[in-house]
This record gives sequence, structure tokens and C-alpha cells, in this order.
Amino acid sequence: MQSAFSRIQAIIQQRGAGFVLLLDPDKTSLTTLPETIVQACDAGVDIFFLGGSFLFHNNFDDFVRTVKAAVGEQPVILFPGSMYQLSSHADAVLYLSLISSRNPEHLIGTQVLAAPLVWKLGLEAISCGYMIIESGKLTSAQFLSNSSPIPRNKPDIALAHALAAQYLGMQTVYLEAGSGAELSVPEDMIRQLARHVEVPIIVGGGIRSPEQAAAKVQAGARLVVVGNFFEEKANTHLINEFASAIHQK
Ligand code: 1GP
Repeated sequence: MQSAFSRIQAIIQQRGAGFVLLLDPDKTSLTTLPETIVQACDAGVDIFFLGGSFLFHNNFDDFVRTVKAAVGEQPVILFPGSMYQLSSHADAVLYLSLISSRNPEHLIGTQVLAAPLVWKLGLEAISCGYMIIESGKLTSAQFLSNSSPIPRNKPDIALAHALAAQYLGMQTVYLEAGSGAELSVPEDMIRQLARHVEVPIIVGGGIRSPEQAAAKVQAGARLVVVGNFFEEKANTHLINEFASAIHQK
């Protein structure tokens, strides 16, 4: 069986970039979830990321199982806000290290605590150098990680972090403006990374239109993540426009 990471690479190869729908367990009803997933798959979503800051409502395992049962061939990847968001029903976990922080807990501490669980669950781990980028107002990611974001007008700082991640052997880097961010990651920063970094660049946070999504891909993003915008039922009819904007091959 092909690894989830190879499937992601194949999607990038075939379509130029992948469209990732982020589903937050706290903001999704389990009853309507299968219908949402089927609609998203039909409209061109390539990959599902599952995770959020908290777990107030749903049982995480039930949530992941429901998603996995409803998807077609799309990889289901955990994007955990904490080590409580792990489940054997997913295809893989994005094994994040918050490289833009200098907080040992988020750089390696939580990863060490989570490692035996990931091993026991038999989950594929896709390593990811995660960077929080300044995006206007304070975001949950910034607040909860208690870390300073990379200034949005300093692409060189982001590049140095991304290169370090690549040299350390990480499989992906993630430029994160934060969920619901006022400003998305600047294209200049993505372009600077895309020129010099070989691993796939994931971009997310505050993307609210197909035009914005297309601009991220043109700048060099290989996975574009959208969450908040599609939590609004009235926006779901735009999923296929986002898909066409992102699939530039
Ligand atoms: C957040 O990058 C993701 O972790 C997606 O952000 O919810 O703003 O689309 P949005």
C-alpha cells in the first residue's frame, strides 16, 4: 500500500498543487459530516486535514472514523492541535514541530510524548516544519503556542527556517497565518521559499477566495489549506471554484 506522503506527492505531480480541506472536530456536526465529505470529494478536494485547537464536543476517534468512512481515495491526515488528537482511523499524522518558536515544548517535548502513541496506533508520520506567520490580529495558534510569529515582511527569516527544516530531514514545511487570520501568508514569502526549498510548501490561514488560493499556488504553494471559510454552509457551493483555482496543471 502506497504511503500517504507518496499519495500527496502524486497529487502535486498530477495537479500542480493539492486542495486541502481542514475539518475542525469542534465545528463539525457528526450527523451532517458524511454528506459534507461526499460533496467536498465530488467538488475536487484532494486531501482532508483533521484537527483543531480544542476538543469541546466530538469524540475525536468517532470523528476520524466518520470522515474515513465517507471519503473516496483522498488521504485523511491528522493535523493535531494537541496529542489528544490522534486516531488509528487516519492514514497519517502531520508530525509538526513549531520551528518558528523557541519553546522546547512545541519543538520536541510534545513530539516525544506523542511518539509512543503514534507508534502504537501504527500511524504514518509526515514530518513538518511548522511556522507561524504574522497575520494582523493575534490568532489562536500564536496565543496558545505562546510564541512570536515570523514578521510577514521578512521572507528571509521564513526561508532560513524552511532550509533548516529541510536540512534536518523534514518532509514538508507549513506557512501558517492561523485559522481565520485577518491576512493570509504573503505571496512574496511563499515565492522566496519556493525558489530555494525542495520539500512541498503547505500554506494556510485566512484564505477566503479562489483568487487568493490561486495566488498562493502561483507563488509556489504545493498544498493550500482552507478551513474556516467552508465552516459557513453558505460557502460550500464555492468548493469547486477553489479546486479549479488550485489545480493549475
Ligand atoms: C489553519 O491553515 C489552517 O490551521 C486553515 O486556516 O481556517 O483560516 O482557513 P483557515
